[in-house]
Amino acid sequence: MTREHPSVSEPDDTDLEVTKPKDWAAGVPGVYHSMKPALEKLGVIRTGKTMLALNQKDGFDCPSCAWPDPNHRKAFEFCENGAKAVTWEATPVIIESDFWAQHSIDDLLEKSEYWLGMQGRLTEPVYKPAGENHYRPISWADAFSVLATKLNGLKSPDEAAFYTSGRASNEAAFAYQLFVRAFGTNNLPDCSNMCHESTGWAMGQTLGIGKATISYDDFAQADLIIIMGQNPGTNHPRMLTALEEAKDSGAEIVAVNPLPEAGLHRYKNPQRVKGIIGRGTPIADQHVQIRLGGDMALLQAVSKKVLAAEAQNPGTVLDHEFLAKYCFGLEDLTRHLNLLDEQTVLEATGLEEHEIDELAARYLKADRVIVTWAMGLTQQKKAVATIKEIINLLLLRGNIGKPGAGASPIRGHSNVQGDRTMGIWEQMPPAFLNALEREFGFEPPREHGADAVETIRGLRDGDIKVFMALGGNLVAAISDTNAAEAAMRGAEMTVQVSTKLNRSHVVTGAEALILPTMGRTEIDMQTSGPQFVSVEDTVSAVHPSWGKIDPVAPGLLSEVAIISRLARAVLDDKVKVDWDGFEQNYDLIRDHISHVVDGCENYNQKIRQEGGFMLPNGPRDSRTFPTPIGKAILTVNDLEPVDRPPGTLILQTLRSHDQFNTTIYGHNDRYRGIKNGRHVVFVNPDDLAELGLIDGQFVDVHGVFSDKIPRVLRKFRLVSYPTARGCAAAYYPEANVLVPLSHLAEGSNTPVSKAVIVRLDPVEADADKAPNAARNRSGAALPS
Ligand SMILES: Nc1nc2c(c(=O)[nH]1)N[C@H]1C(S)=C(S)[C@@H](COP(=O)(O)OP(=O)(O)OC[C@H]3O[C@@H](n4cnc5c(=O)[nH]c(N)nc54)[C@H](O)[C@@H]3O)O[C@H]1N2
Ligand SMILES: Nc1nc2c(c(=O)[nH]1)N[C@H]1C(S)=C(S)[C@@H](COP(=O)(O)OP(=O)(O)OC[C@H]3O[C@@H](n4cnc5c(=O)[nH]c(N)nc54)[C@H](O)[C@@H]3O)O[C@H]1N2
Ligand SMILES: [Mo]
Repeated sequence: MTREHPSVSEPDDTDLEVTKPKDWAAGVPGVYHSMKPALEKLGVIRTGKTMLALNQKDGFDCPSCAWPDPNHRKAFEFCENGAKAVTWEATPVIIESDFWAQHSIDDLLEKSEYWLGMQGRLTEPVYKPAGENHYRPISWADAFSVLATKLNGLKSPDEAAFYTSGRASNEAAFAYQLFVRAFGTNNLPDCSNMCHESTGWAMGQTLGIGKATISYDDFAQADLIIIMGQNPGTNHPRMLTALEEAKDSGAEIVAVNPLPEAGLHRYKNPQRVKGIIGRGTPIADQHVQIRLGGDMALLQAVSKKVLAAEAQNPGTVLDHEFLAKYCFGLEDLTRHLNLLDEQTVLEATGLEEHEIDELAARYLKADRVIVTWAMGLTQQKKAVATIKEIINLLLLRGNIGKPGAGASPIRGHSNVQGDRTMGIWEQMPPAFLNALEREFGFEPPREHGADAVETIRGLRDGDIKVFMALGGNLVAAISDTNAAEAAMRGAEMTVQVSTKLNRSHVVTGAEALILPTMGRTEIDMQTSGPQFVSVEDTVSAVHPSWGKIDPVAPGLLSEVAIISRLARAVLDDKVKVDWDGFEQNYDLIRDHISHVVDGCENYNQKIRQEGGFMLPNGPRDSRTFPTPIGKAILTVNDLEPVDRPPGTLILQTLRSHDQFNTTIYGHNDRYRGIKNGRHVVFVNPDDLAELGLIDGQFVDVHGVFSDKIPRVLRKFRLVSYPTARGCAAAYYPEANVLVPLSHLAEGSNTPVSKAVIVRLDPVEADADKAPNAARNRSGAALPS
């Protein structure tokens, strides 16, 4: 096993190459690319073991996305990006003790996210005392005691916030929320606040449950699959196999996206002969190239056409039986959509009438329709309303609760859905809190806590003094980077439980702790034997995950162990919880989950069944809608198109093919034709011409907002790209500097990362040959 440190060389934008985007995804190069980094950095044996166990029934759950596992798994049930995620975690490279003396915090602040991640795994707790510029190793016992003293010295438990990123297992999440509520606060922000929160609200209010109403097998039974605001080729690559199977059984697929994303066009399945030597399977039958933020108008227009078809041929178009028995609100919806102005729709969507007609015709022709969506819809100002319009459209023709049909939000982090089920939410409903109270005999706090944005505001305003994170990288993931970093620096103490170093470890409060933890790939040995954990995927299937390789270093603690020891140190015997027992045997945690979490009765038994179990889902299983009126609700939502002043563009922030959220694996975005760099902004060629700009030119990208605070990305290269007119795109997290903290989705408080009004100002090309070499890690210069 090599323990050599990789030399980290980073492109400085002078090597940036731009070639034609690809119109197909995956295939042989996919597998080749997926194995190459692993072989280079892991060594063959560790790699083979991890790859073979990935997503297998007795293996571990892939830590990349939340895509479900099919019942018949292939020998290699993973994708290129899953392989990157595993490689990145399972690397034998570690941060040695002397690293902390060698690198001051100021030094680390100059490093990029890529460099920080490449330093290897964190293996010992470290502490930064107030007033010092270095972390230094500390014992576990001292680390817990420092943190317990701090927490117990606060005036109120609400002066602390406890963040969770969606990789935490169900067992860790349950123990964490229990500790936090026993400590006395509901300040449980999570990555979901920035992700599918809008979905949770829209579906909760209309169907009574915030989760997908389909199971994996429904894809193969659908007549039509509409994929909105999602890039599966990069972010959920195994979904392409499900789409290919659906096509084989005759489904039509429509992609609604401002970009012609590679995986939506053509898929070369590496497990099939035609995927290796042929041109692969064409995926989308129709690409609806929508303007950013235009989906709500599109959905309303399609629903209006459905209602018009019904008016022409009464009794033949709508699912009257379903609507009468299970739904409420048809009349109001009909009245409201009658008023929809067609010109407004065309402007908001940037589409032509015939494109909307074509989509409506496909919808009317299909008996079984699935709509999937991800961040293109959830990170919009009108996100909640837009997703409610998806539900409207589906309900009109009974496309909920029958085979091959349903609403299918595609979740991001591999266990973000499970964490929510386990109680990670700043506003868990009374029924859950009551169950917690019954089970553990303490009174949980009832007042809602702070979400992710409110946590940053709380830190900024001095209301929150201690910030702890179970995974993730909040300062990099949240909007308004400069404001967020300033807020985090105001904390009295920041604490990160992590596998690897990132920006959130170096933007610290006065005191700071890093508590290293084991990853999902690693064998979790406790006194009662090796432990497994459990996770829930995007279609509510819950299954076990067993680590397969030795922990990267001795002395690493699991997340459950860290939480249990911390809880003991902080709470002493104030609440009656057997924290020692939790750490020794996770069955004990699962017994409590059985008693507290709906649908998890007999959890220990059910999780041990072959393939795990499905959580109950009223709308999917029995057309039962747990809304206050017991019916599915058709809703009336007021359209508010994105306003784009002359001379500006609407910019979305998105993921490249070489990253997992804030983790940067490399500097290429293969399918979009970008090599050796990330400081680019994609613009339609006609918009470039209209703005008097040319491909290859460098620009400053200015956020245009009423608060007039300068928010700017310096010297980004323009890339002429076939995005929708009036739109632009740049990579997350670099572009987060442009999004004001107050730019939020109505009703869900999710940062509006997919519709930021920007102005592009040309800068001299040769003023500085390597424009980004010296700037700070985010590529973002401070406001000037
Ligand atoms: N490899 C890899 N896998 C991942 C992740 C990763 O970073 N890397 N992240 C994980 C996480 S946490 C998540 S949430 C998911 C994210 O998965 P995605 O949502 O696919 O991620 P994004 O890159 O944000 O892509 C947004 C897509 O929506 C489109 N879009 C943007 N705005 C609009 C709009 O207004 N309307 C429409 N119709 N489309 C729009 C964009 O063009 C783009 O194709 O992926 C998960 N899986
Ligand atoms: N502008 C813009 N901003 C966005 C988005 C966007 O599309 N545009 N997307 C949003 C979305 S969808 C999301 S989900 C958030 C993501 O926000 P986060 O979830 O906070 O960010 P990640 O980058 O996924 O977190 C990565 C870090 O998690 C730690 N980690 C990895 N594995 C483990 C583990 O097993 N245990 C522990 N304890 N730690 C681990 C590592 O230290 C790693 O550096 O970002 C959001 N921010
Ligand atoms: Mo996400």
